[in-house]
Amino acid sequence: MNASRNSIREIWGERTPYYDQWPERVDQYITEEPDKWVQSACVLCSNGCGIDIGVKDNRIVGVRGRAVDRINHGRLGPKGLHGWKANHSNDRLTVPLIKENGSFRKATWQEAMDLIVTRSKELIARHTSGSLAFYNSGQLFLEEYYTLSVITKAGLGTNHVDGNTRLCTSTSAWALKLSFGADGQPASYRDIDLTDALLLVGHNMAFTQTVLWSRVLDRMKGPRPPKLIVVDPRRTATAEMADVHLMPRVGTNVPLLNGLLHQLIEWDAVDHDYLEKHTVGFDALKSTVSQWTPELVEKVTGVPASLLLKAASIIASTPSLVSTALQGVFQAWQATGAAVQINNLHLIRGLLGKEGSGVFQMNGQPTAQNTRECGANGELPAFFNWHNEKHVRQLADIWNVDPSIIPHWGPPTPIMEIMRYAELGSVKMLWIAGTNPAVSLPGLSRIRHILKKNDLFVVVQDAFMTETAQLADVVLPTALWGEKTGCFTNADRTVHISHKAIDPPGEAKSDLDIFIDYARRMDLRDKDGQPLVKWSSPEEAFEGWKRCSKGRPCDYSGLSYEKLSQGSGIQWPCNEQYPDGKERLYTDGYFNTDYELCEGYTHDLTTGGAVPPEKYKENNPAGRAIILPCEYDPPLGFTDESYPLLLTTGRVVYHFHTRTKTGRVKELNDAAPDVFIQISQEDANEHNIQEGDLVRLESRFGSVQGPARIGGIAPGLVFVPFHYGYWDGEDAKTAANELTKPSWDPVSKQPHFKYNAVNLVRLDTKLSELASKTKDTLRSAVKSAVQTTKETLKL
Ligand SMILES: Nc1nc2c(c(=O)[nH]1)N[C@H]1C(S)=C(S)[C@@H](COP(=O)(O)OP(=O)(O)OC[C@H]3O[C@@H](n4cnc5c(=O)[nH]c(N)nc54)[C@H](O)[C@@H]3O)O[C@H]1N2
Ligand SMILES: Nc1nc2c(c(=O)[nH]1)N[C@H]1C(S)=C(S)[C@@H](COP(=O)(O)OP(=O)(O)OC[C@H]3O[C@@H](n4cnc5c(=O)[nH]c(N)nc54)[C@H](O)[C@@H]3O)O[C@H]1N2
Ligand code: SF4
Ligand SMILES: [Mo]
Repeated sequence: MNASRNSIREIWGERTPYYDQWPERVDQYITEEPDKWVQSACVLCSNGCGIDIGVKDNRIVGVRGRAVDRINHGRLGPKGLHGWKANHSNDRLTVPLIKENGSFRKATWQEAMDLIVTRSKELIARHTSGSLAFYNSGQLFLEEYYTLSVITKAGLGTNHVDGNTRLCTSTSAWALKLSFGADGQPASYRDIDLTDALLLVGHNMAFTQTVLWSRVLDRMKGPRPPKLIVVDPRRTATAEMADVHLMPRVGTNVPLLNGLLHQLIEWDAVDHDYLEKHTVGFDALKSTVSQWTPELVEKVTGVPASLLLKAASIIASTPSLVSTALQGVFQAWQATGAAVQINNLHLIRGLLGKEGSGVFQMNGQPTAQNTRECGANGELPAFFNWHNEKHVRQLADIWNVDPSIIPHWGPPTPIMEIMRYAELGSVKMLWIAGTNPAVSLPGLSRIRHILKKNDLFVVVQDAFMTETAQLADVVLPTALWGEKTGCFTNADRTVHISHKAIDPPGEAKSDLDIFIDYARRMDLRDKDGQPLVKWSSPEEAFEGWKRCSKGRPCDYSGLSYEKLSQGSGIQWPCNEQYPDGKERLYTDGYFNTDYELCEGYTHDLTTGGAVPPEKYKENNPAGRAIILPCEYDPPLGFTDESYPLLLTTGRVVYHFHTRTKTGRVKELNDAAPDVFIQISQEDANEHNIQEGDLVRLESRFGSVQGPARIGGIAPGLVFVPFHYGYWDGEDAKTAANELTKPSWDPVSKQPHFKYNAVNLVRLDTKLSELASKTKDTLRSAVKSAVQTTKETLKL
């Protein structure tokens, strides 16, 4: 073994202070000397670090960071250094499986695809394509999303398509659309190198983008450290480093941000010239925030007025500012409303599209940007607007189909509504690719019930026997990262190519090959009777996408596989005007808000109500950014006598989501083997709970149990990481989503994973004996999945 550090202990590695550029530091972890290195990017978060895959005898034997890459300058975090081992887990799915009489049997691809195609055709004939739904991912590749998008929109014509990005960055997309006219992050990671101040709202960067955090830490060690403001109700590793840490009550991001906006306006820390030239809506904002004095903010959010003023004075005086929002905003109460107020802070100070200034409505998953760009989240690809007839016609021309087949009679169906249709019976086939909803959706007992329904035909396309795959009718084994070629785009619009390094195991196929095979077998054709999907390789698919995105805000037309393979990360837009990509968007203060260009028309932030196109046209912002205010609306479904505490959920540094990869990597799993329930010292005292005692949380939707972890959190608040899949016994469930509720933001339709009312119970001796028994059989999700696969495949 050859490792540049023990990244489990030294998460961020040694400091390399920033002077005039971020120094290179090549992190590496190999188990054997590779015969060759293959260019790729890390697929375990949205940071998108450039990575080389070390290969020997058709096996991955390690990874190293790419020194030349603009994102990480060679660095990798613990997941990046270790996650690849999951590719070689001995319980990978290697053949298709079909469920018969309740258990799986091995099948050929011919059998499995025949079954899916026959069922699709029957359902379309009897119930229209509205009976088919597709739920995909933020972890496939661009070429795969675009192909799925063409199939579902131009071939089948179903509106029931969503990505797990709905749970992740739907709010990000909406916040960007509503303020700037189209999705796409305005800033560049280099702005972190240059900025004088950072504002992180609901973003635990130290744990969830470890390499970006190294970049921040290196700035802090350099000559001109930026000021850091963190807004998080927990004392996270990120908050530990803050100059100002604001801990608002869960659910109160909007009043807090309104308080900051109010203060800037009060002090006239406002760029009037910028506002005049480049924005609309300032007066409405001014009047909405006028009541949010520091005293009122303190009353509603619990943040002391003096601390709020301290944060406000940094934002008011800094010559440059980078802000980020992530799940503490996107999955919280008034998600889109709060995210947009962060854009407003930048707009009123005119700190956007300039060196060292910009907003990241941050992405989470490695390829979430592509899900959204390519329309695998149900929207039209290339930020075309389904509400704009001209856009629909343009897209129909690109695909050579009749515009009427492209769903544009209403907004795409978000996953929680797809689930409701499946529950009611109108959705009869659900194809799930690259996501594990039996752990990641809110209110799991209901989700399991729906997925198990006899009249719902469930297809799961995954590399492992996940909790969701176990409930499927057909399971299709897929290639993973490293076993297929494709591109993906990170949170600062940097496009990377990831080359195939090794073959997938057994008969596993890439998602691209599976989707193309489905299109061929379904005989999907264009207007001239030619095959609708005109490509059979990733590179051809990429060329198809280039044609679609040309001239749009996310223009990829200047990129090619060759160009991407020569460099190491190129930002979009990349076209004739910007052959090397454009570092920042909106540098000229001209936004994508024109009626004819924009991706969508305005929505009311409180109700989610859509503003009619005519109204938007009447007040055409015509290239000016839109300042949308948001009134505070106190949260619903909050605490009462039976459920007196507030629950929030999130991540630990060592695991990725439902642990299908990180749970199979010994180093990562050993570092964080079990669920825990984080409570304050005050609440622990009140319930007579000691560190490590087994406790149970109960909500109106279910229960979870695990050991208590005390401290680092506001009194009245409880935190549970959501990584740990369920144990199918009533007394020992561990998935945080047993507790969460099926409600969502009115604009982005992103579920409210970050607040719910719960009750805390210390388990008595009898129950805790029971609990410790089940604890032994924990790590259950992975364990039982391994078991099922082994039994089925006779491994
Ligand atoms: N290690 C690791 N890294 C990851 C991932 C992973 O699973 N593991 N997943 C990736 C993905 S897909 C995503 S989306 C990102 C998510 O990255 P983050 O958003 O940084 O992660 P979370 O832990 O979900 O939530 C962030 C913080 O929100 C806080 N919070 C909760 N409620 C509120 C609230 O009402 N207001 C405010 N201001 N804060 C609140 C929580 O205390 C938490 O610390 O991480 C990416 N990176
Ligand atoms: N309570 C609570 N719930 C949450 C969150 C939270 O903070 N709290 N966060 C939400 C967020 S932000 C997210 S992003 C979601 C994540 O939720 P999920 O999407 O369910 O999480 P993953 O475990 O990443 O699931 C991805 C699946 O895709 C498979 N996979 C990986 N690569 C490939 C591939 O190339 N092809 C195919 N076909 N499959 C592949 C993996 O094996 C895995 O089963 O969870 C959401 N749920
Ligand atoms: S920061 Fe994200 S992209 Fe970079 S190595 Fe870590 S998990 Fe991978
Ligand atoms: Mo996410």
